[in-house]
Amino acid sequence: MTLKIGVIGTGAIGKEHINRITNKLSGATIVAVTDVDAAQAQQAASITNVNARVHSTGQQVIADADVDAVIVTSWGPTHEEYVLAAIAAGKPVFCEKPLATTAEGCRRIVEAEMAHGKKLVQVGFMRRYDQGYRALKEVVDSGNLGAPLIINCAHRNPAFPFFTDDMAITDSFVHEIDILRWMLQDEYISAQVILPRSSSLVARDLQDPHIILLETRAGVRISTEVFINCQYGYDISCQVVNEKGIAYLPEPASVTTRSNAVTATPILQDWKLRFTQAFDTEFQEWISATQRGVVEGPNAWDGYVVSLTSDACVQAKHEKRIVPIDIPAKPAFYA
Ligand code: NAI
Ligand code: ISE
Repeated sequence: MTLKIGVIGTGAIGKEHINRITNKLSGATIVAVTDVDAAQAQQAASITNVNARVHSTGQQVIADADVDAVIVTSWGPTHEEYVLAAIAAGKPVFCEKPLATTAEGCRRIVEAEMAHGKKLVQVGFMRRYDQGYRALKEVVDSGNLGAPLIINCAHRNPAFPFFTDDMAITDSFVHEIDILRWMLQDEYISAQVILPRSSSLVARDLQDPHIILLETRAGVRISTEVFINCQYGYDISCQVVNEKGIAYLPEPASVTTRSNAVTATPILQDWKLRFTQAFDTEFQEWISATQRGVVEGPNAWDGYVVSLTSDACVQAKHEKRIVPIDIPAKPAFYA
């Protein structure tokens, strides 16, 4: 059975996902789209292979009887309303991060889904599908290097002119929050944010970079540099220090050249290229799981825990102190 999908929000990532589902993946077709910018929606409809219907609102996409499942790729503050509406309609929904812009909003989604009685929501934490992170997790899980003790990460974007101060945490660092608790199967207990000298190349009221420190229940210490305007490229790194050795996230494959007295290896410039394989696998697996009526990827509870943790990081930054994180017990519904 071909899964018929409606997409809400057809900007950068919405079009990326429409393109991959239409031209690369199997088992699904985009039958309806919407965007508050009608021109964006028309353009997105034209890249679907069935000339998808263009609706005026997200609510109409969800109510469309021909839509089996919904993808939400509109701006973050609109996600909660659409995810709640999809749950109310009993339709599976894939929501790009963030699930909601506040932990309370995520909690409302968790409660609505539990009241509905069946999991419907998946959140777009695509790093769990990246071959590199999966290989790194396998090494950590094998125990061959002993227990993990320290993790050092960097999350660098070349430039994001529209970023406001806390988006480094709420829009970017959320990926590390998710991937590291998934890799360690552990939860965070405290957050601290250290503000180094800020780059002179960003607006004067913007702090960039940040150093974010997390501590887990097992005592693992995590340090992440989040640098949104690093200028030189999109650069994601992760190094796990274990009792008997160090494991590194693999670098994306690229050709090194030696010419004109220079050795050069290109660096990718954005998330679309760095995580193409991860997004493709994420959606192929989501289509397959949705056809089987299950949610196997990051779920609403994961979205809620990430949001609680990111709220603690924002608080730690503004209050200049270590903030405890108290993650509630996971309901059996999400076990
Ligand atoms: P964008 O600004 O390019 O596109 C968002 C689109 O949503 C725009 O076309 C806008 O007109 C539309 N929109 C806004 N409010 C709407 C509403 N109420 N109903 C329908 N459409 C509406 O933004 P982008 O980069 O595509 O990001 C969208 C979401 O995807 C964000 O939540 C962002 O955090 C997430 N994202 C995730 C990435 C990842 O690595 N997983 C990468 C980039 C974005
Ligand atoms: C963007 O929204 C993403 O989700 C990317 O994966 C991340 O690297 C970037 O920093 C965010 O702004």
